[in-house]
Amino acid sequence: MKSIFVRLLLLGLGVFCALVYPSFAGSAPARPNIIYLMVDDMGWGDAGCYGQKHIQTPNIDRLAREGTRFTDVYAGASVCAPSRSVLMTGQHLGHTRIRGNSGMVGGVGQQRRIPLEPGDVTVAMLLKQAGYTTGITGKWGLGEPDTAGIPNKKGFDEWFGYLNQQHAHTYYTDYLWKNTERFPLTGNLNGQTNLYSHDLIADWSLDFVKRHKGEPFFLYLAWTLPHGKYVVPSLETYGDKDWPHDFKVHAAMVTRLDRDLGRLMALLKELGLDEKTIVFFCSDNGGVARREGVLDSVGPFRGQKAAQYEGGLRVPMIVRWPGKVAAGQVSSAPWYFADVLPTLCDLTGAKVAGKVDGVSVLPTILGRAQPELSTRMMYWEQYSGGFQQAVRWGKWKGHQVAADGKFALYDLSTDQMEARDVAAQHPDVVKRLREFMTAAHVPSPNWLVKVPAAKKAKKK
Ligand SMILES: [Ca+2]
Repeated sequence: MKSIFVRLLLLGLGVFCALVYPSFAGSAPARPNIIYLMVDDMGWGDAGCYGQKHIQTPNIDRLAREGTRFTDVYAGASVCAPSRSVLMTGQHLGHTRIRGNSGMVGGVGQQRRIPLEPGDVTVAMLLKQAGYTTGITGKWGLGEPDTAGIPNKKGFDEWFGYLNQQHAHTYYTDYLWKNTERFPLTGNLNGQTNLYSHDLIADWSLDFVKRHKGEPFFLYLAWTLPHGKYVVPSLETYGDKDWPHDFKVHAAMVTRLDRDLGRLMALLKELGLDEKTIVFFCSDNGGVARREGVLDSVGPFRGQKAAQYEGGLRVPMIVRWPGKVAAGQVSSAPWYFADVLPTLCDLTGAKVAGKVDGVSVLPTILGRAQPELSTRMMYWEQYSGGFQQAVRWGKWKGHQVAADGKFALYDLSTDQMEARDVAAQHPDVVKRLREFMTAAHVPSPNWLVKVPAAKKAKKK
C-alpha cells in the first residue's frame, strides 16, 4: 500500500516537473543555481584560454576546460551602462531603456545617468517570481540611490556594491551600498587604503553562496575588475615586467579576479553545489585598451571599448555546468547579452514577460544545434561619437555611421579584423541590413539622434 502511494506521489511530482519545467523533464537537477560572473572591461584576449600569453588566468582556463568556451559572443553594448541594460532587460539597444552611460533629461545639454523605470522588466524580477533567491554584487550602473532603478527595486533580494559607475572607479572608497543603506568602510576614511573594494565584493559573493546554499539562487556578480583606475594592492608577478605601469596593474587585476573565481569554484565543490550550479563567465564590453604587441587585450580584432568594431563588442564567454554543458568544447555559435534573459527563463521555467529581442540559446549551451542563430540579426547602436548602428547577421557585420551616411560591410568569415569593406560588392546584403537597422531603432527621449550641422550645410 505504502509503495503504491509513494509511486503515485513520484508520478505526480514527475508530471508537475514536466509541466512546470519542460526543458528538464526527466532530468535532475531541474532548477540549477545560476551564477553570472561578468567582469568589467576585460578584453576578449585577456585570458589564457583565449590566447593570452602573459597574464596568468589558471581558474578561467580551468573553467573553459570544464565547460564550453564561446568565441562569438557579444556584449550588449561597447560600454558599461547600456551593456548592463541589455543584459538585464533582454532588449537590444534599439529598445532598451539605457542606451549610453549618460543621457539627456529635460532637453539637450543636460547629461545625466538614466535609471531603469518601474515598467522595465529585468531577468532578476522574472527569476524571483519563479522562486529564485536573487543577489547582486559589484557595479550596478542602472539607477542612482533616489530612483526606481536600484537593484532592490529591480528584482534583487540582496545587493552590495557601487550604484554609480563613476564611484566604482574608486577602489579605496569609504562606502559602498548594502541594499538601500550606505555601508561605511571606515578603514578607507581620510585617504587610507586598507580595504580594496573588490576583495569585499568577492567575499560577499562567497558569503551569499554559503547563506543560500539550500535554495535555488541567481547570483549576478558584476565584479568591477579590471576597470580603471589602475590601482591594485599587489602587482603579483608582473612588477618586474618591462611594460607600462597600467599594463602591469591590468594584468594583476585580471589575475586577482581569476584568483577569486578559483575561490568561488572551490566553495561550490565544498558545499556540494558543483553539479547544481551553472556558472557563466564574461566581460561587459571589449577591452578598454588594445595594449598591442604586449598583452594584445582585444585578441585579433579591430577597435576596443566604445567602438562598434569587434574589439569593442566581442567578449569572452564560458559556461560551465558539469554533466550538462560539454567540457572542453569550443563553440562559434553567435549570441549576445540580449539572449541571456530568455535563456535563463528557459533554463528555470520562469516566464518571459514583455517584449524581448533575444532568444534562448539554451540548446546551444547544452551542445545542441541551433542553426537559427546564424540567420537572425544581432543589433547594437551607439550615440557617443555620432549615432552609429551595427548588425551581425551570420558571417556579415554591417556598420553604419550616420554622421556621413557611410555603410561598411565586412565578411567576418574571411576578415575578422574588419579591414576590407565589401559593401559595394554586396548591395543586396547592405539593403537588408539597412532595413533591419531602420526597423530596430525606436527613438528614446533620452538619447536623441542628432544629424551633424556640417552634413546639413553640405547639402544646401
Ligand atoms: Ca565596462
